Amino acid sequence: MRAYLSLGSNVGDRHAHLSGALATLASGEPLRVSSVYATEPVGGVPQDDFWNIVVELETTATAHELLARARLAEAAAGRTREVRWGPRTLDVDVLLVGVEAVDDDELTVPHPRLFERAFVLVPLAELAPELVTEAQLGAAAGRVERLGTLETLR
Ligand code: PH2
Ligand code: MG
Ligand code: MG
Repeated sequence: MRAYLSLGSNVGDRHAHLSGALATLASGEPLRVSSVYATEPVGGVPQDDFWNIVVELETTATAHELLARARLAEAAAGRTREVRWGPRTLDVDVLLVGVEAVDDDELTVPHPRLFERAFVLVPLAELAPELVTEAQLGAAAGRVERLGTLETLR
């Protein structure tokens, strides 16, 4: 099954935080990585621009197993949970897991704000154009600028 995760960082070495998460998230399964986008912070307090990517995983994991990988990757990046939507070294959100739908205390999949946010939709559309319409892209909030790939930005 195909799963999509969103990664964002706006504290410290953003490149290191994003690239450092990939092995933990993939856990040996095939992974595709979008370009890196510099994005305007959406919501929360005034804060620095984020770098955002989306990754596609070919996986047998459930949504909750992917959430556990996401939390491991966030902890490895020194993530502390402070203000909602505030600055963070690394945020990993589970967007989609095949056709699985989850809604419990820990997790909602598909991600409830997926289609509101250009920082998610633009990199998602790059990896999976069939999942995103032009109208959704046009309506999504926030400035997004493609910087390059994790390889070219190294
Ligand atoms: N994450 C948020 C809130 N706002 N804005 C941008 N540009 N990128 C993010 O990853 C982001 C955000 C909550 O996780
Ligand atoms: Mg988030
Ligand atoms: Mg999160």
